[in-house]
Amino acid sequence: MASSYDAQTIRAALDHAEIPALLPALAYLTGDLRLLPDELRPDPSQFMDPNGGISGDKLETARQLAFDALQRFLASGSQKASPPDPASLQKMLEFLVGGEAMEEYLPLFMEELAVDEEDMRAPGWKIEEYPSYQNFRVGIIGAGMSGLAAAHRLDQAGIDYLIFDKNPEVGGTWLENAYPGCRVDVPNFLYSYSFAQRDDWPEFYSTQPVLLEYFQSCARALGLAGRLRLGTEVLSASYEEDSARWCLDIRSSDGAEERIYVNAIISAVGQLNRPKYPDIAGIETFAGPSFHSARWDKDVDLMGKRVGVIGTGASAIQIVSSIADHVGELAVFQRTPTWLAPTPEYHQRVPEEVRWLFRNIPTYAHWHRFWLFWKNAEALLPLVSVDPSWDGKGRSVSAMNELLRELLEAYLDMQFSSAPELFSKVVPVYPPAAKRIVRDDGSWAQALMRENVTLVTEPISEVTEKGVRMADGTERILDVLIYATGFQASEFLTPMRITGVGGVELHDKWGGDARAYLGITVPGFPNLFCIYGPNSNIVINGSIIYFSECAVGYVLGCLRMIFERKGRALDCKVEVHDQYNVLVDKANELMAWGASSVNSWYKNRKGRVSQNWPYSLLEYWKQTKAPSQHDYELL
Ligand code: N01
Repeated sequence: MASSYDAQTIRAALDHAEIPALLPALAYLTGDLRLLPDELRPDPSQFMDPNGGISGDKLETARQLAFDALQRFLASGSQKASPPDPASLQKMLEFLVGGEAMEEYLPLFMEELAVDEEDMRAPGWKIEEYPSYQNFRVGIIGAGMSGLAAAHRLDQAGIDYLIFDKNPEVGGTWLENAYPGCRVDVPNFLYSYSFAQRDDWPEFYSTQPVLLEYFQSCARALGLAGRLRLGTEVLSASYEEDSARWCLDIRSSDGAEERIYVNAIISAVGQLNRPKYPDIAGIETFAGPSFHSARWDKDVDLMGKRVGVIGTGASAIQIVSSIADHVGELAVFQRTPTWLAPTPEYHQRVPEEVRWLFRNIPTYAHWHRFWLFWKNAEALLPLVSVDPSWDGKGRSVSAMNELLRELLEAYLDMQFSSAPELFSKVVPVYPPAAKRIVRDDGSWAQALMRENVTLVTEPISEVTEKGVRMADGTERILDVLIYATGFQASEFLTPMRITGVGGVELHDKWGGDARAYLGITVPGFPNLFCIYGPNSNIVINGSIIYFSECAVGYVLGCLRMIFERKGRALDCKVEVHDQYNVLVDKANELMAWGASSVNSWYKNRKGRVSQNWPYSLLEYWKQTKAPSQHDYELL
């Protein structure tokens, strides 16, 4: 029987390897920088190609180089060379993503790579070092992705905390969104904590049950006994100036109310957790079952039914692709079409050959993660940045954005080549990335082209008892109506009442226009820290877990600053907050989502982009690396 190291197995696995990640991984393991010749450098602009533009003879050369190195490595009993010095590591990174500005990225990459499982984002200090703060307690609101990341870091620093969640289980968005077809649209090797990486994801883009299990297993590893209050809603939080503490009024699922005091709050409630039902007349009159995508009713059997789905965003596209083959008739109500990102592997399992690479080439998974980080993040920003001199007539924001538009339009053209009447309906007029681009492997076109599916673009005038009436007076009769109409994303921290210094309520202060410094702190609300707060959503550039981890690190830094400086709380300075927001607003205007007038959940009711981060990931990393004492009043 062939050993797992025979030449055939290795060659088959290498055919599935991504060369830009493979060669640095082997150089890292063997200490041999000759594995990174200039002529085999990937082209970072070729981010749609898994091999970064390396093809033909060069690809063969790269594979042979890797084959020889790998054989030697395996024959040595997989003996790793000692970790490279920073200069060598920089060479490896430069090979992967090009030379410019790599020095700046190096510390970020070291953290993000977590090579050899080293957790470089751990706080590195303990509350025991500050004896008078032993009773300092943090209240985390939300036990989803961000709340668990916060709990993990507080745990490492030995800080006492309680974690509240209105739901009966941990998991946040991955618990609430359990609709058919739900899966992540960021590759999982990237969409995962730096401190809890896995190299055994079953699919490149995991399904909701797999992700829910991932977050729940992270919660189990934390051992939250005694800290976790599930089925418990935080109704209000008020800052008590005398004691510099927050008073939380909470209600458990049995209706019992309780008051709890904490020294700091970490709000980890997410941006996409309050369903938005459409403002359409008559929705209360519909006689059949109706529900929001994030409140999926598993008891409703859709088999053979006449089903309507309102919306064509990320949720709707997954739902429609998943249910089209077993419902009787499906009416998809589209107000604005969606750009699709071609992603052939979207529903694919990770092949055995790739698993072999992860198992047998230590650190390949990390380099692969970093290659994803680069090509799914920083490399994409130029494509969606505004060129003020470009006249794209509302269809594109720069020459590069126009090029992207042409590529995406060609993809739609190919997908709908046999249905020209559908093609004209599904091509957006707005620039790519003005709204969320949705991943697709052909499933959307396949679903829409089915005989039992109709894409309805006539505006809806009302929901009736029997279905939906269109503006032209026709009525579509439905058994079940599904609202895939998104979330109240700009209504941050609702419906909680949060009262800060001087009795000011946070939402009164915001007036529908939420702002925070770095998405984290708000003047007049000392020791209230938001994770995934205002202007910290990313549109195309990366995984939101990265942002949450950066913000959590910053919060730990703030807490340490309080302890070091023997204070009780930090209050963000008004001028720091205001200047920061002016810059963020200007930068957002220069991105596709800020420049375009198309409606999107990125903007609040005042039309301001209150959700999105307009800069690079490096910039968020730098700005959140450590709090500056000049930005805060110490109370
Ligand atoms: O919500 P959406 P979503 N009449 O707001 C339509 C993340 N996510 O739940 O575009 C008719 O994007 C609305 O039309 P329009 C991801 O970040 C990720 O789909 O406003 N239609 C739109 O088509 C995503 O961006 C994943 O004109 C109405 C749809 O409803 C975010 O969540 C999966 C209407 C709402 O789209 C939100 O996505 C799912 C009305 N009155 C979600 N009101 C993955 O990881 C609204 N619409 C894959």
